[in-house]
Amino acid sequence: MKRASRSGVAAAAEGRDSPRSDAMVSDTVKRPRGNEQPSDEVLMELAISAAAGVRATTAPNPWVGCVVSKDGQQFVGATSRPGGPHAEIVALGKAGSAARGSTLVTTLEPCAHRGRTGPCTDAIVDAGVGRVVVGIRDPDAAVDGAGVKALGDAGIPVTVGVLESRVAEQLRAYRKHRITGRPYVVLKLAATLDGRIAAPDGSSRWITGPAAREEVHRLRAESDAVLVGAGTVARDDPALTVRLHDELPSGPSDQPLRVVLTKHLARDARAQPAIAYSGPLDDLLDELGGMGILQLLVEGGARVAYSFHHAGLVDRYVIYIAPVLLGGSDGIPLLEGSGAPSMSQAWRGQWRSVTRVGDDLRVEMDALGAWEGLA
Ligand code: AOF
Ligand code: ZN
Repeated sequence: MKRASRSGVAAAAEGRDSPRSDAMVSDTVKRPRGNEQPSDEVLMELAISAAAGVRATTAPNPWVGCVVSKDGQQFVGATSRPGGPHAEIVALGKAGSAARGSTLVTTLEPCAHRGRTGPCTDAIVDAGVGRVVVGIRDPDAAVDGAGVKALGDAGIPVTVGVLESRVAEQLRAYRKHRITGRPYVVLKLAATLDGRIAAPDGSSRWITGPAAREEVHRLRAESDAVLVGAGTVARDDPALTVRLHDELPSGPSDQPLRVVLTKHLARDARAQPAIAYSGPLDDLLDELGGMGILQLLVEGGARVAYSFHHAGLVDRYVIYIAPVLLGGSDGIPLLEGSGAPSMSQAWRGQWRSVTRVGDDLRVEMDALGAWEGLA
């Protein structure tokens, strides 16, 4: 299967971070014929898969994957938890002396600065790497081309932009944060096919099935903060924690920060400990960004969703649709409040994906953020 040659958007939309696509990619790469050097694209696929595996554990740092390739052997690394070694250092460590004369493929431009860890560019030069392949430039002001320049100055040839749109999609939350200082905002709602998130009496459990609910925990796990309105707390009293059966999370520090839009949050609310916030949403995003929150998941309800949507603050809409009809006009709509008075004033987004999840559908739509063009 020629995965590397497929369009970035289609591939990312179809197999986004799913274990199945990871397995397929590794299959392709782990059986090299003789000492044949896989293409840059195939190696970048492997690096993207490695990065997907650490998606939920690196913030406020980016989730990066790196492959050191030499003589038909691949050494794969991914970003450690904050303060730990970067992807390049992990891969170089595995490669050992095989790094000399190798091709190093990394999803994000290697850093050239000293943060909590030393510059990756120094380690790459010291290891004697022969060539470097980069997915995208690091928009972080501390890097922003400096990594590519440092490698070039050391005489190492660098290719930038391999599977660029795939990598840009995978790192979109990180990119938005570094470009705008604000978190990437995902609005997630579960609705009936007739677009209602609750019945007229307010009941909403359970519109979607277990597979969709499990996915929501994964979405929470990769988000650094989760937000709901006061109404949702009063009605559903959600814990807003990540509860997954498999690898994540490993400890309380992996739980997202919880934010409730209210002046006062009851001390015994299950969402506690949480930040109770009642000011302007713009200011909230600035504050969360300043705290290193890269992705904010807005989970409702309909009035909160309306506020974020109408302020133009949502980057991605993730709507789960159940094969259910409430069958009238009196249920609670996805966005509650007055909308566009005429079709000519309707808001338009761009489809990202439509995926069947158990008995439900997951529909993803993107807003075309101005920041996308600013990288
Ligand atoms: C890389 N590879 O795997 C990651 C990078 O505090 P530090 O030392 O961990 O540095 C964090 C910054 O390093 C982060 O803001 C970003 O620019 C870069 N992250 N760079 O070459 C990696 N995670
Ligand atoms: Zn680094």
